[in-house]
Amino acid sequence: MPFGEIVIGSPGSGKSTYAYGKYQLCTALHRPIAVVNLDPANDHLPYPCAIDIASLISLQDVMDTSGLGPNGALIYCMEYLEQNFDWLEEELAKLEEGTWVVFDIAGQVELSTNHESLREIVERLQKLGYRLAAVHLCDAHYVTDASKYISVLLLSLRTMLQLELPHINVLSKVDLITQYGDLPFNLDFYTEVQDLSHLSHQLSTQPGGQKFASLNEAICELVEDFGLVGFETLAVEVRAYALRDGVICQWADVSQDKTSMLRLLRVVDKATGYIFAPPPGSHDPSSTQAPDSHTRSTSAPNTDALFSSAFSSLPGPGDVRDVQERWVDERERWDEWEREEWRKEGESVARKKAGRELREKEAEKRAKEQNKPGKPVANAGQEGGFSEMRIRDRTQA
Ligand SMILES: Nc1nc2c(ncn2[C@@H]2O[C@H](COP(=O)(O)OP(=O)(O)OP(=O)(O)O)[C@@H](O)[C@H]2O)c(=O)[nH]1
Ligand SMILES: [Mg+2]
Repeated sequence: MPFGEIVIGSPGSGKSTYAYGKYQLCTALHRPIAVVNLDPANDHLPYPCAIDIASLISLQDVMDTSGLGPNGALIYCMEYLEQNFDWLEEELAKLEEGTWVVFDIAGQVELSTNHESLREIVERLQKLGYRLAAVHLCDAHYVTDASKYISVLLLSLRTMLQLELPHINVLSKVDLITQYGDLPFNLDFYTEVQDLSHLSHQLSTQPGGQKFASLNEAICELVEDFGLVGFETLAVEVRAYALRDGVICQWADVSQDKTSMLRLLRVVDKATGYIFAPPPGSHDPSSTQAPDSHTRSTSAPNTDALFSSAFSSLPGPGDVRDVQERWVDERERWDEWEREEWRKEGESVARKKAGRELREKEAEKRAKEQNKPGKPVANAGQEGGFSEMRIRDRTQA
C-alpha cells in the first residue's frame, strides 16, 4: 500500500519549496520519493518532477481556447484531471513500489475549501490504496496580525473539514517571522491555538474592530469548539554553497532548517501510518514471502511502533520552544553559531582534500621514479591503502 502527502496552501506559502526540500531530505535518507506536480500554473519546477499535469493539460491552452482567466482556467484543469483520473492512475502505476508520493497542489484555496474536484481526486487515490495526509502550509507572517491569524484558523478548519484527511497545518517560512515585527505572544500561543479571547484586545484596536467585536468573538468560539486546529512550524530553503579556494562558502543568503524538516517528516509519517508499517527488512513471520528490503508493507502492522507511538510524544528536537529560541529570541546568536559550524566543516573538507592531493602527488612521483606510468591511486585518501603499500613494497625491493 503506497503512502504520500497532498501539499496545499495559499499562493506563495512555500508548497513547491517544501516539496523540493522533502525530496532532498528523503533522497539523503535513501527513502524512495517522487514529486507529482498537480499545479498547472507551476512553470518553473524546483524539483525533479516524476509526473507533471502539464503533460495532460496546459493552463495556457485552456485560457486561449476557453477565454477563461487564470483562476477559472485552473479550476477547469482540476475538473479535467478529475475526469481523466485514469491518466494519473497510469502514471502512478509506473512508480517504483514503496515510493513516497508528494502531490504539489495549486495555491487556489477554493480547491481545498469548497470545490469538489480535489476532494474527489483524493478519494480516488485512497481507493487505489494510497494512505495520504494533507500538509497545509500557511505563511507564518499571518500570525503577526490578529485578524489574519483568525482568518488562517478559519481557513485551516474549513480545509480540514472539506478534505477529511489526516491533516497537518504548518506555519511555513518561520525563519522570516521576526521581519514583520514583535509577536505579542510566544510562538506556542499560535501553534497550540491557546485561549483566543486574548486576541480580543488586539482585534478591537484594528479598524472596524469595535463594530465586529461580536463576530470576531463568535469566530474564535467556533474554532475553539471544534478544537481541531494546531500548527507545526517549518523553515525550508535550498542551501546554496560553493567550494571557493578549497573552502565551502555560503554564496547566497539562504539556509535550510533541517530540524524542522525532520520533525515534519516524523509528524507526516505518524499521520499516514507510515511509521506503523514494519521497517524494511523485517517480515511477517506468518508470511512465506521473502521480505522486501526497500519498501514498507502494511500487511503486517508494526504493533510495537503502534503502541509506543500512541503513548509517547514525538521524539527528537523541534519543540516549539526551541523554534521560538532559534528564530525569534536568539536568532542572531544561532545564525552566528551555524556560520561558525559551516566554516569549521569547510576547513575540514579543505584539509582532507589537500591531504588527498598530496598523497596522490607523492604516489605519482614514486611511480615515475620507478619509470612506470603513474596509475591513478584507487583508494586515495585512505592512509596506508592497498595501492600505496604495493608501491612501497616495490621501492623497498
Ligand atoms: N525564507 C524562506 N522563504 C521561503 C521558504 N519556503 C519558501 N520560501 C520562498 O517563498 C517563495 C514562494 O515559494 P513557493 O515554493 O514557490 O510557494 P508555492 O506555495 O509553491 O507558490 P504557488 O505555487 O505560486 O502557490 C519563494 O520565493 C521561496 O523561496 C522558507 O521556509 N523560508
Ligand atoms: Mg508552487
